[in-house]
Amino acid sequence: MPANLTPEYRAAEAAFRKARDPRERLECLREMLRVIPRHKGTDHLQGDIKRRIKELSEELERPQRGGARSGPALVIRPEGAAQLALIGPPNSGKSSLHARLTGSAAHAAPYRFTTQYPEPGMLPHEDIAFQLVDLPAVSTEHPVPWFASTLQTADASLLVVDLGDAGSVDELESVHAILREKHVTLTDRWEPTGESDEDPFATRLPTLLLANKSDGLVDAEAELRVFLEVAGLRYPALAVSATTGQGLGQIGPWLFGHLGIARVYTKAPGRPPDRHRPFILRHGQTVEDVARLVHKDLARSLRYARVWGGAAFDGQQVGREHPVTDGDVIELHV
Ligand SMILES: Nc1nc2c(ncn2[C@@H]2O[C@H](COP(=O)(O)OP(=O)(O)OP(=O)(O)O)[C@@H](O)[C@H]2O)c(=O)[nH]1
Ligand SMILES: [Mg+2]
Repeated sequence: MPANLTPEYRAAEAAFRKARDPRERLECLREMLRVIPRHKGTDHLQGDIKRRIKELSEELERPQRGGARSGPALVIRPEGAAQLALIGPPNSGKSSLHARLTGSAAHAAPYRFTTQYPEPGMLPHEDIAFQLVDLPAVSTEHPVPWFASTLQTADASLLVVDLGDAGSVDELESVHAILREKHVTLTDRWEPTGESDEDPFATRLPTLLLANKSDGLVDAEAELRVFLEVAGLRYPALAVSATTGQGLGQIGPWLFGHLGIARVYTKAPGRPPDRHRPFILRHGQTVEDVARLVHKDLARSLRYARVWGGAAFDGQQVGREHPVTDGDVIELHV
């Protein structure tokens, strides 16, 4: 990491890390390039930023699906409570899982490299949904140049392997090596670490391993333990089957718990809460963050809030720093 980066540049970089919308990310990159101190020590970083701007603006300018000479979208705009990338070796069942979990028409076939482009879909969980993005296989036989750019908007990954295939251990090793080259790290740690990577373009994805095709195995749980042991992996893991549906019901609740999601319902004074659409926050976020989600100007004019549920007594008056908990009903006073 080059020294002599100004607070102005660091602020621009922090905004980039936070931005999720591809257009907003592009704006942030341009700002980073505008304010970066120009000297020898930042040459490399300037080059990286320029390359990202080029990639992302080309991607955003391409006609979208449906238009004449259109191509499929390579950057998927995040929707729902979190974006999860389906990563894995060829033929492990990523598309089959995507189709089954989201009701998408993701194409699955009994040969390798069926999926060519990212495909979004929503996995419902109670009154929210997670966005799952089906992706091409990660393999040396079939490099995908835009893979790391697509992963930049993901919050976490689902690493799909074929539990019945003896070749999976080696294939996973190759998946990890390819991702490492692209500065993508899959991690078994789901709790927020607060630490941010020095490299603004490095991607770190908390990962849940989905041991697929566990239908037909006599004791899938035992096979899974052996697999993790042999592969030397510490990811949290679930044995599942896209074919029979076994284990799939655990995925939504698991993600909900480990992503630390808190749903917040807002209400107007004297009115019942709006139970239709929760605002989605993470543990540790506050009443002030709720106000910002409702409207970006509201956070400034917020005076206090009343909270029902969670850690507060009913209707308790709280300040902007009050942390939210899942299921809170919040009345904002400006
Ligand atoms: N027995 C069994 N077969 C499965 C399961 N999931 C997928 N398959 C089969 O595995 C083959 C590959 O499935 P896909 O969903 O296309 O795999 P993929 O990982 O998307 O493959 P690529 O896009 O080529 O990387 C298909 O023939 C599926 O029917 C499963 O849970 N059990
Ligand atoms: Mg596929």
